[in-house]
Amino acid sequence: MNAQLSDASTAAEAIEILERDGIVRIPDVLTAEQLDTVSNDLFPLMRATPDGTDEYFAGTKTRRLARLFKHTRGLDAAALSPVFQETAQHFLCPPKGMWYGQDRVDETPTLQIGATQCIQIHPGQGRQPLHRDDSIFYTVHPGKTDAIGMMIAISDFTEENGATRVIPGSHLWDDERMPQVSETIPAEMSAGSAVMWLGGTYHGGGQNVSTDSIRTGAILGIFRGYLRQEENHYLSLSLDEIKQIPQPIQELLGYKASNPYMGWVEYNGEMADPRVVLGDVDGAGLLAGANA
Ligand SMILES: O=C(O)CCC(=O)C(=O)O
Ligand SMILES: [Fe+2]
Repeated sequence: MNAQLSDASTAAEAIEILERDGIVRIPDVLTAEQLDTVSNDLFPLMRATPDGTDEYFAGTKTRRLARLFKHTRGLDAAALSPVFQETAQHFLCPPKGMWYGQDRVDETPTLQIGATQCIQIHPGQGRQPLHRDDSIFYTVHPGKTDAIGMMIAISDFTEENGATRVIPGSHLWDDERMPQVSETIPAEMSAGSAVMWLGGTYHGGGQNVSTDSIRTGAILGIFRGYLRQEENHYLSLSLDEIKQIPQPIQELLGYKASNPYMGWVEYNGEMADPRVVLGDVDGAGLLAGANA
């Protein structure tokens, strides 16, 4: 393990670093233009978002806004980027052999984005408890994780303004070892860059000890496609809203079945791919090719 963050720009590099450290930095995951789009779309909304009220975990000088793909198109390219997708594919979607009668089939699950949040840490916010994001799945450690997070800096992340604190190597710990703040390092990065961490890597929002620097990040959680989403996109985005979103993002938000047969909807007496509810595909027979 490394006491410093290591940088990667390709999935192959990111995978190697994540295996070792559980955390990797991706410089300039957004172009300057995409960063502008995200900033222009999200900052006005964040100004209108109230501080949280949860003293324990979510923070009281922290603002959180979800449903990010409803609010901006500036994150689409990062969500679909090879470094994010291929890395997630590697950790979350290993193929598994299954028998269907006498047929041995290798099935591969899909990926889904299960949580989106813009998190703004204001001066005076204390540090968040160190935690593992895959706790929501009761994941047992050490072992394979069920989730990867990508925190994209929308403002610069500095130690002073509450950059996420992480413990490199902690993805390899068991479930008994307690994380200590003294073991953390700040995930410092410039606006437009990101860090990805495995679901088992201990981290938490940092304390903002600055007087006037607001730390703004957008986090995308990517999960195995057959698990429940943390942010319930089926309820938080109306069908009209989801129809406004480009198809590859719709699929990532859960409008795609995961092989084999997970997440179907009934259509003319058949188990069909969930895209049929969006009305733009003929669902008949779609499920068999769900991951095509
Ligand atoms: O805001 C941050 O830096 C981290 C937030 C986080 O880890 C969470 O809310 O799960
Ligand atoms: Fe977290």
